[in-house]
Amino acid sequence: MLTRIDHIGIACFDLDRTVEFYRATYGFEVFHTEINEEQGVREAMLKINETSDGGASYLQLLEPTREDSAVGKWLAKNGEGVHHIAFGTADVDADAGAIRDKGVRVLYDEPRTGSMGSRITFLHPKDCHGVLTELVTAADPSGQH
Ligand code: V0V
Ligand code: CO
Repeated sequence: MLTRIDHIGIACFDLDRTVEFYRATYGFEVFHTEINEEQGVREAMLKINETSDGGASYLQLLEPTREDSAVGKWLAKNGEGVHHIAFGTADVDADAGAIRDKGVRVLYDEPRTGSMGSRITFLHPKDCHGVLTELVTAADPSGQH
């Protein structure tokens, strides 16, 4: 069951400058940063609020580490902006399977590693009314990550 907005992924050209914009404009602080080589991103997670399922909602600021990555290609075509939305679930395998059974393309056979040790998969934007949609199970079973 999808129980929260886990994060909104925002593509940017310069992570440090974008982090500074969110800090100076809204007062949001960086909760976590990492490089995900498989996904080709350097990212910052800004925690916005905790959620009733024991998890939290974040903004995920994404800078590409290479031009041929998903975010690099998207930025070259569209410029900066909202890249994807991610829903949180306690069981990404079950939810991805159920959604696949409804005819929506799930991009990975098995979930891959996401931010803060989470397990993630993606639904094709063309099957989701133009929205690249991610499913996330947090590393911590309580959903607090
Ligand atoms: C592409 N399209 C999108 C889109 N990206 N539509 C909405 N939102 C997006 N973000 C559209 C694009 O305009 C094309 O439509 C069509 O899909 C095919 O796109 P393409 O440019 O030819 O690119 P593809 O097909 O090579 O790749 C698109 C997909 C790719 C979605 C398959 O981006 C992908 O595998 N994404 C999943 C991985 C990912 O995004 N990783 C970065 C975040 P027209 O022009 O044909 O109409 S990593 C992350 O979130 C982490 C680590 C985390 O949360 O922990
Ligand atoms: Co994401």
